[in-house]
Amino acid sequence: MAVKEEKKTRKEGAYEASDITVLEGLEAVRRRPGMYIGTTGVDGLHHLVWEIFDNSRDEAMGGYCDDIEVALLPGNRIRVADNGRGIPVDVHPKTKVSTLETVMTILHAGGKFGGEGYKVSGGLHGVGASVVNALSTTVRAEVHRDGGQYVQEYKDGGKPVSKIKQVGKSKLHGTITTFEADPTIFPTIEFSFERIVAHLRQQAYLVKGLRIAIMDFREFDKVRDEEVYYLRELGADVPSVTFYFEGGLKSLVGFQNRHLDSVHRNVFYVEKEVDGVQVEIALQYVDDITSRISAFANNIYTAEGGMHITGFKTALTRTLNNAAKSGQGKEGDSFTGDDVLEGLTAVVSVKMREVQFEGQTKGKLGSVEARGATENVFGEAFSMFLEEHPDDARAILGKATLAMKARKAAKAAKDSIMRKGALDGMTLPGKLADCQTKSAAESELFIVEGDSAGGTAKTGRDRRTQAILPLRGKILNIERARLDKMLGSEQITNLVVAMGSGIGDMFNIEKLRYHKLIIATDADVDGAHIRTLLLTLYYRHFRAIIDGGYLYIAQPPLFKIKQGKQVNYAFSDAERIALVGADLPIEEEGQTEEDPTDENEEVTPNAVTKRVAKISVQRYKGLGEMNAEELWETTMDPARRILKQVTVEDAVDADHVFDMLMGTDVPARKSFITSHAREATIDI
Ligand code: 0RA
Repeated sequence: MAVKEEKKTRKEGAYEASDITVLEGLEAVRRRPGMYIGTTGVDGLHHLVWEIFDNSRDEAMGGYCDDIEVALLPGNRIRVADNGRGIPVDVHPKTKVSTLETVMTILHAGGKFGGEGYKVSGGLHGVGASVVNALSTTVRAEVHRDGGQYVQEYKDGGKPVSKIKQVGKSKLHGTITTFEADPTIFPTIEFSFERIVAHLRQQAYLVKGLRIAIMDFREFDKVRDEEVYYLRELGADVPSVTFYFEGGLKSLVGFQNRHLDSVHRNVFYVEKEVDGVQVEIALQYVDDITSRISAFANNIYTAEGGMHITGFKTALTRTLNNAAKSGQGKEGDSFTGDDVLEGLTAVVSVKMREVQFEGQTKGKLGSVEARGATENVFGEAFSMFLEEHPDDARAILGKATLAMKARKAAKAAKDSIMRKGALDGMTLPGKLADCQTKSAAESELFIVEGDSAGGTAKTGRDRRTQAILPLRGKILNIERARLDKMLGSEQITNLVVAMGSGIGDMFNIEKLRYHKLIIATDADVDGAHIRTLLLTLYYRHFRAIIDGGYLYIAQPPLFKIKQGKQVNYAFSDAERIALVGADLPIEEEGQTEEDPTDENEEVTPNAVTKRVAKISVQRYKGLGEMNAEELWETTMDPARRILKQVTVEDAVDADHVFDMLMGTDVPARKSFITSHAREATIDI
């Protein structure tokens, strides 16, 4: 038997020597965990789960496994079970210990020792089980294969508790790994069920036909390691999710488009391998203007795109242009890359033996061979799809033609602004109350909601450095943020001309006339809507202004609190409660203010009767309710005001938010705006 052989072949001393290098390897991981798992925060903690899961998933991709179970156990332990071949338990010729122990304790063991078993592994993510072992207090590996059930345990960062042992017979095959993260390495070792579900859902789409179950046993104390193989067979009533997608990426595209109106009926799908690169792509157009392309290399999400995306886009533009020329669309002009991206939902996944990641966050595929392979596989299959599905082809070409027309209209509108600006010698809009200084670094532009607040701001400002541009709210209420429509609005052209930076190809950040652009809207639903529309405008057409840190949001107070002659402002409910307590009634608009000299009898704790000024709390619904002096001291005075700088933290998230607000899903938009209207922080 395999386990016995191990004893025979091991020479005296050899074990100790290899043991030392093993410990050195794992010790290196413990010393610099960030090098292996990125962070020791919540991200890194979950990375441990992905590492163990990835091994099982790779076994599934090899066609040896179709079922993986991830269980959250009591005591912050995670168990991953698969029905693959089981990690080999016989003696490994190089290390002279079992392959299981080799995989679990030697850094970078993974693929090299697995041979053909591991076709695909990716950069940082392939570092494997030994890293998890190094960063855990306890690990238990159980293997079922060749009729036996084998177990080996490790503790304190990967030290084997004993040699591998056969503990019984088994008709099953597979690997079960249970680990407990080391709390001296991870500040928190509590896993998130939701996070694990979200990640594994994505993985399930990427490996079609693989069943992935996630179950949360943390509140269930009857779990025993040694008795249960598939915990779900217990029939325990615990939170659980199972994913299984026969359609793979095709299902993912369907899922992403579930709330959108598709432009054509059939989802395009291709899966093919050329030159050692396996390419899988699914796509469908929807009635929308943004594009949602997600890309993966060896099942790793490539947020920054890379070679596969380049190849995909090249083939997409070319194929649709060819189809338009050969078919009905003889309209002369061809589609640009952007035209064919409007309304596109696509998932591009490539798998290859050796994969190179680049970019700031290693989220960009650098392997050049992926470009040609993706371009060829996709180009050929997509043009065939268009031929075989004439209805879909017509709808897709119609969609791209619409985008092309919109682009031309937008360009015409843009040119006309530029011409107007140039001809009039950049005549500033009449609505603008400009500042006196010509130094952009000193200048601030307050973009104010409504003429009445605009008037107050004009009176209250420091006219040397502060300019005011009032916008009329209703005009901005455009359903869709198309550039041509936006620029059709006089409100927006006023803003663009006032900023002085130009737009589109003519944009020049050097010409920006103010280094602080401050959006000042009311703290109500309309205000939130206008602010979002403005943020959309900047996000889509003036990204450099956000990136340059020139865009801000004013923070006017929500409450004025008066006690006698003393006035305080509260910028949130929490602040108000901290100042006056939760019980004091708030005076709404129209209620008369208390006379500050009106004083009441109150009894102080030491029972001495004293006259104390009554406190009044007034809610500000809009900027217009403040007088010029109040607006200056709370919102405009650089020495006292609070400004939030707008940053683009996460382009993907931002796109989602704008999508939600600008897209066709009106109920979703409404509820989003209402629920976020009172949030002071805008870190989109
Ligand atoms: C290499 C070879 C073989 C199996 C595996 C790796 C394997 C590794 C893991 C990790 C988690 N689950 C796994 N399942 C399988 C088997 C080679 C053979 O039996 O011929």
